[in-house]
Formats: sequence, C-alpha cells, structure tokens
Amino acid sequence: MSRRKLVVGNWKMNGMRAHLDEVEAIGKLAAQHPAVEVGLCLPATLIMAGSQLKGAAFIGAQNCHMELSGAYTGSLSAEMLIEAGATWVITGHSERRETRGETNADVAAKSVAAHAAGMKVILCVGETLAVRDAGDADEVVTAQLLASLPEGASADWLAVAYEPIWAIGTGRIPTLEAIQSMHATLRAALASRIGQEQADAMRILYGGSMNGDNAAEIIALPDVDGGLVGGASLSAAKFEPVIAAA
Ligand code: G2H
Repeated sequence: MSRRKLVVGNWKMNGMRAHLDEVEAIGKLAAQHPAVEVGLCLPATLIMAGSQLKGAAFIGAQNCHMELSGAYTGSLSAEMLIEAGATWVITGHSERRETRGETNADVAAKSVAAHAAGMKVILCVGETLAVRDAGDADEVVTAQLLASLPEGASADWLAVAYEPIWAIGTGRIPTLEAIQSMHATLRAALASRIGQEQADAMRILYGGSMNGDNAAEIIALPDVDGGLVGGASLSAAKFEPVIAAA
C-alpha cells in the first residue's frame, strides 16, 4: 500500500506577522517537493494571512471547538477556521490533553465537528514516560487511539500522529524499533475498528523532536508515513531537510 507522505509543521504558540516570510518560504519548499503533502498548523492569528500567501503548503489550525457556535468564550469553531483559510486541524495534542484537560471523548467530538465542517484532521496520541517505563505503552496508546477515533473515520480525511509525550521538545526520541513497533500496533488497532483496507490507507505520522538529522531514518520505517514537527518547522531552513527526507 503506498501512502503519500505527509509532513506537517505545528507552530504551537509561536509566530507573529513578521514570521509570515517563513510561511511563504515553506510554501515554496512544498512546491519543490510535490510528492510530499506539506502543511503548517499555525496559531489562529496567522491562519488568514498565511493562507493568502502563494505556495503549496496547506494551512491548518491546532485546535477547534466541537460545537458550531455558541457561548464558548475564547474558542473557535471549525467553520470559523475554514473561513480563515485552514483546511486541516490537529486534535488531541498532548499539550491540550494535559493542560486543558481534553478527554478522548472531546477529541473524538472535535474530530467529528471538523470533518462535518469540511476539514481534515490529524489526531494525536502518545504515552508518558512513566507509561513507557512500565512497559504499558502499546496498551495505553492503543486504548487512547480507539477511544479518540471519531465515528466514520476514514483515511480520506483523518491521519493519526503518534507523539510520545516524553519526546516532545526534548531532543529524545524512541529507538527506531520502538517507533516502527508502535506504528504497526496502531495500524493493527485501526484495522480492528475501520477495516484492513482503511487502516492500510491511513497515514500514521511520528511526532516528537523530529528534525533534519533524524527524519530520514524515521520516515523510512514501513509504518511511518511522515511527521508532525514542532521546533524544526519554525523556519524554512530547519524544515527543509525534514521535507526532503520524506
Ligand atoms: C510534538 C512536536 C510537534 P517537537 O509536539 O507536534 O513538537 O517537534 O518540537 O517535539
């Protein structure tokens, strides 16, 4: 099964208008690598301006609300994000699960809302270091994925990102064997829920300290279909080797 590689930058709470030059440069890089689907999930304040720049990278958001509208101060609906220019959204990032108390049910509901509004979704899962050290990572991450997976999930509109929490922004990554093993485990879990054909078509990204030095060997693993990249996506110079590696 050949799956188009997907490499997405997650700028988190970084980026001002002055950084739109980098967004534009990354859009140009994406045009030079048409075999790879490249995107940037920007802070909401940059989505409109970023999506108006020329280039081949899609613009995404980092979160959305599960409701269409209403009394949810400070929140943005998927429809609003689409109107601003976002075509993808990240759901269930561990930084939101941990600091905003987002549950698996919330993540599934947000993913359903995003899809209903016409967005594509990157659904994140991953274990803590304590879980990994206890030898429970496969069980915990599989359970998290199955509980977060929205009804009707399909490879056409959903990708999964495996992000071990202890690897995020730390410079530490699991061994290649551990990454491949987890991705294969997650693909098998997907098959049990959405069928083998859809599981084989669904992209499973790795995230957590991916950079130009380690991207090639990680993305070459058979069940790794790209990356969700934080720090190394903040400039075209840092992101270029990751895109090229895919
Ligand atoms: C993991 C990743 C991006 P970083 O959160 O989603 O961040 O590459 O900085 O570890």
